Amino acid sequence: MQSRFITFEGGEGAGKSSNMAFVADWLRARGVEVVCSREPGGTELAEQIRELLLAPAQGEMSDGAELLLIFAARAQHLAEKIQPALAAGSWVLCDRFTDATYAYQGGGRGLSVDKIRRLEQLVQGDLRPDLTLLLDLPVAVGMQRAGKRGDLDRIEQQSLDFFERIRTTYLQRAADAPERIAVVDASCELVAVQQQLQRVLEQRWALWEKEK
Ligand code: Z5A
Repeated sequence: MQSRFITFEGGEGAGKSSNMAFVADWLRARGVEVVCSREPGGTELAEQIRELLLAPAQGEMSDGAELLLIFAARAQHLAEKIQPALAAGSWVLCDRFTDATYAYQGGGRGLSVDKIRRLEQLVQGDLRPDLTLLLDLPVAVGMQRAGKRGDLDRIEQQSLDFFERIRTTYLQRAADAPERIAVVDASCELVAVQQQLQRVLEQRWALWEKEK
């Protein structure tokens, strides 16, 4: 089957990392070669940019600088890891991608959608995820889960309102692109989240098999 690019999105503590491992196992059990990655990050240079973006000491970073650093990291990630993996026939699973930019820098910071769209086109060309799994849960529940990890990074230190806008933006994007973005209720127990993911994967797998 043709290689596919699957992304995981959601607010803080939504369970993206936990569930990406589940999806990777599901695909590997079907004989798929899987490469897992994350954004910002995924390569040495992009991980260094991630450090710059998330260090609490960088409190004075402008919204424009934040946006450009995210796309700089993405450009490197695409060139060095995502595109070569897809070209080699692997499937790529990525913990966050450009929907996060629309949600955090667009919805959260208030940067214009048009500016983000132009950078998306510049950096990605026509490359878009084949499937995005949006793990949705109330902000307070996600915060509680993420808070258990300890110190908050620079972005996690934002207000509750910031995270509500992010959730609203994600859900709006899913409503606008239901053929790509599948919304999963991530507020329930992990096993129930994974049952939902499995249903989505089974449906997509059947569709992709027909396209072979
Ligand atoms: N960012 C951005 O602003 N713009 C962009 O374009 C991109 C990113 C790409 C880093 O992302 C930051 O970068 C992020 C957005 C910004 N903002 N912040 N802060 P990240 O994905 O690395 O960081 P994160 O959102 O903080 O991830 P996370 O909190 O680690 O969430 P997660 O991966 O979705 O969750 P998890 O690690 O799998 O689970 C969190 C905890 O909850 C853990 O203890 C689990 O055991 C537990 N958990 C998970 N699922 C469940 C269920 N179902 N029930 C109970 N407990 C659960």
